Amino acid sequence: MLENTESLLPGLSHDGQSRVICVGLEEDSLNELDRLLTTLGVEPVGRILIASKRINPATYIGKGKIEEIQKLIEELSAKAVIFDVELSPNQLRNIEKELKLAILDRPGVIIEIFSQHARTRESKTQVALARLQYLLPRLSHFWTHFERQRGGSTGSRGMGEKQVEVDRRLVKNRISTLRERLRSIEKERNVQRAGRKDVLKVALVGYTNAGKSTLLNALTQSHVRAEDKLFATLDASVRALNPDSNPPLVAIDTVGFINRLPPSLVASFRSTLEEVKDADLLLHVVDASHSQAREQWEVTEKVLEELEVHDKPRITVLNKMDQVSSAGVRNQLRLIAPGSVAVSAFRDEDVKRLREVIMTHFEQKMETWEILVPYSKSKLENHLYSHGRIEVKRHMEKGTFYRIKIDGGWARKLQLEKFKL
Ligand SMILES: Nc1nc2c(ncn2[C@@H]2O[C@H](COP(=O)(O)OP(=O)(O)OP(=O)(O)O)[C@@H](O)[C@H]2O)c(=O)[nH]1
Ligand SMILES: [Mg+2]
Repeated sequence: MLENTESLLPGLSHDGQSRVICVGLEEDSLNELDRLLTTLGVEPVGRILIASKRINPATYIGKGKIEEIQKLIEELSAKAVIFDVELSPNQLRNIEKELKLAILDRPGVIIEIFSQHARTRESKTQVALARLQYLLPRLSHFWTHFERQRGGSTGSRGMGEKQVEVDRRLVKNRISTLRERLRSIEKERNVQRAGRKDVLKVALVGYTNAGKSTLLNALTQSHVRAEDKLFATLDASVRALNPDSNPPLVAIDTVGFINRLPPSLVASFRSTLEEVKDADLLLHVVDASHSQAREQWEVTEKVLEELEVHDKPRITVLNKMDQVSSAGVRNQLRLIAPGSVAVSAFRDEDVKRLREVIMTHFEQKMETWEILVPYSKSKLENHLYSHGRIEVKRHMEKGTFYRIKIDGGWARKLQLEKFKL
């Protein structure tokens, strides 16, 4: 029951043929909703704007708007109505009663996309959990949909209510099973992360579709899936950025952010986002060619703040500069984040320059130490080799003398001051 195969948009095919109408508060956000729906494979054919000050707690929209939507449904033969906001379980139910058509809200759409794009065991579990958490309070709304998809008759209303109770219990059990599974996956991930503690980590973060995966591929000559789709990446993939440097550098791709990301998704993806917390440097990738570049930058900065990583060293990368023609736009973008690096992931020389900026960042954090390591401390010597660049090494009577360039943070972790000459 309630497996991920059951669509939250019943009766709709995902082949771009199903026509839907969107209702929302702002044009820009509705444009983004259109892209989300296209990614999902349904076709937005009409939209209706509503004013935020007229929100009705029971049905979200007023009588007049309901009539307006009904007219548009008929005119465009739409199969569903999508709201560009988060609706309460009651609002969902009430609006559907009025419109007699499938209704979904923005968090529901995003959860559907995540369900379609999850590939690995971890992201599948994370999405399944987020989806059930979204469904639980809304079961009586979605129950009839699922019943229809299962091919059963909906029976009497009384039967339905009883069945919803049964489903609610099943959903709760499944949520706790998934939580447990996720905990054990998280443990595996922690072990993997611990194995990477001797490398420097650069995490690519940013709004969905900014070009994070494309940049990661270009920087590391690898092949992470990059697509002109929202939320193409759901898993954090790690690639060697410079295996020959000492210490080695790795780059980590992450799940994209979006305005009003459903809270259940953020909670479920906590372990993937831990990779961001663990990084030594964040590359905040912005799609500079997007008309909403500034807003997308702000949303990402806000999520970084919520993740409590906003004080980590960070380089803003203005990507897709090949699509930005006017000098005015370029300057304006630079104002958003001074010191940002403007690139196109498609231009080799830009990627090379970005790589140099990253290397210089770490280079500047390197300190030079002169130390004498007693012969009994061979373990420390191994660490020196794996973490630093040895410039001078000389055997002395009481130990080995090293002049070494090493990351400041590691110098402290390895307590080099104890061996200072
Ligand atoms: N013109 C242009 N397109 C780019 C550039 N970088 C990436 N793209 C395109 O932008 C789209 C999204 O790229 P991705 O790398 O998948 O974006 P992402 O940030 O990983 O997206 P999510 O994984 O969905 O969060 C793809 O169609 C890329 O080909 C660039 O520098 N210039
Ligand atoms: Mg990606």
